Amino acid sequence: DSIRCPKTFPEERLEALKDTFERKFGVSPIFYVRAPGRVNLIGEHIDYCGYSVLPMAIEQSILAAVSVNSSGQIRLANTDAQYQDYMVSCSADIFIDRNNPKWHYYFLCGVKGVQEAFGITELAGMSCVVDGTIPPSSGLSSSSALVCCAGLVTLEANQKYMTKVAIAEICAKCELYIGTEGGGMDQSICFLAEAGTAKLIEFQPLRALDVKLPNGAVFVISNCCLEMNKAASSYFNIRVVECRIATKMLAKARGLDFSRFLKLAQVQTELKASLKEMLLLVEEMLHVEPYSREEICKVLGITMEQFSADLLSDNTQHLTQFKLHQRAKHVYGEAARVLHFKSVCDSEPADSIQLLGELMNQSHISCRDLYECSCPQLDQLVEICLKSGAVGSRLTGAGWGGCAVSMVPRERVEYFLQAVRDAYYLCDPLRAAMEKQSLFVSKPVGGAAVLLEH
Ligand code: A2G
Repeated sequence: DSIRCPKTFPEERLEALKDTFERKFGVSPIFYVRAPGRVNLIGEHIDYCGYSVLPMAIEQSILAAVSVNSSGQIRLANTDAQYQDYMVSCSADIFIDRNNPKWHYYFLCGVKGVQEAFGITELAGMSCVVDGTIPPSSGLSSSSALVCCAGLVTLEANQKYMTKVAIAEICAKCELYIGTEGGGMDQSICFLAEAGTAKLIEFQPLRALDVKLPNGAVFVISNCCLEMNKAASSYFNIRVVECRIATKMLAKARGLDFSRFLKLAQVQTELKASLKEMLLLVEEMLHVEPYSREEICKVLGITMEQFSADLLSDNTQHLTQFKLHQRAKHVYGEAARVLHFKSVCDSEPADSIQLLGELMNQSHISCRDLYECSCPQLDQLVEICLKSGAVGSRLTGAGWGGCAVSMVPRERVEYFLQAVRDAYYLCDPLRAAMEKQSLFVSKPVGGAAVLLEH
């Protein structure tokens, strides 16, 4: 179960990348790193609230070829011409521009995370060519796969070693340099995934438990073809901020010292309440109408300045209204659905596919109506998937664009693919052109690894 393994069998993509690398840098790579994307089956927008999520790693990945040298430079290139070359000195302070989320900044997040974890003053020089097959800005974690790939490249190039859990935690933290305040789902599954099984990812302490998916169903990913770059907009952080404020308001309502609480899960733990009880508390304590800044400051007894500095992020300073009731209700409800999903997978009742599908559908409705992280294209796509034979279908990843994931009975999958192709993709020339990379069956693959040249 090591993260390092010899590159044994020839593989077309690796050989092509090797060629590109040799043409570009005039030497051969000495190792490769593969970091997979992921699809989240259920548990959306709750990892940063402290709740468990249920993703699996997918075949699409970031693959990097690397050589180490004494140039004193880190040189980066990408097989996709739209991503420009980049070079930085090994002794420079690594700068990550969160107002300009270019590809190489994600890579530098991983480099910086490892550099800081080990206090490395002079990083090893290296040349690196990156090749990605995860559709970008589509909810399949292309960004975290790149950060994790870079983290693992930096470990190997500098001959540092740590556990998968430790490097996953470092990568979750260092991706924050790009400015989105995500949880740790994407980086965790990227390192802790195992072939053939989905995982329940728990936080604090981080661990991954196997979740055996039902044999009679397959999971199909479909991209609505609307891109959503988390780091380039404030949608994502707005939700993080709303959850943080809801945490404080609930803590305050129950007479707790709200300054100690940052995540909705912490309030539950402190109150020793069930998720059902937390849902009742939300109904009772948070009103449906959006909250204004004034009201929140008044309830918490803080100034407007404290509110801006302590509760808002850089890119959410403009907010005036906060839907605390709806966001908290989604989080506690979704956290319960994840546990229910896991228990159905564990106990394998006769109607498990029906039950899991129902949970996925409820998750989508909650994301759409309470969390408001869907979009018309995703809603339409989910509806088409259900009409085409899926038992469950929902948006996956951050939302506001990107992919849906559907659970389809195995015997219906060919019909399903054809029906979705006809109804969503072929009727639109732009979508039709993207159909091959946008609609595919997915099964759980293993986590990130270093592949050594002999
Ligand atoms: O949205 C993104 O994928 C987040 N990842 C992830 O942590 C999770 O919150 C998800 C929604 O469920 C990053 O921010 C890297």
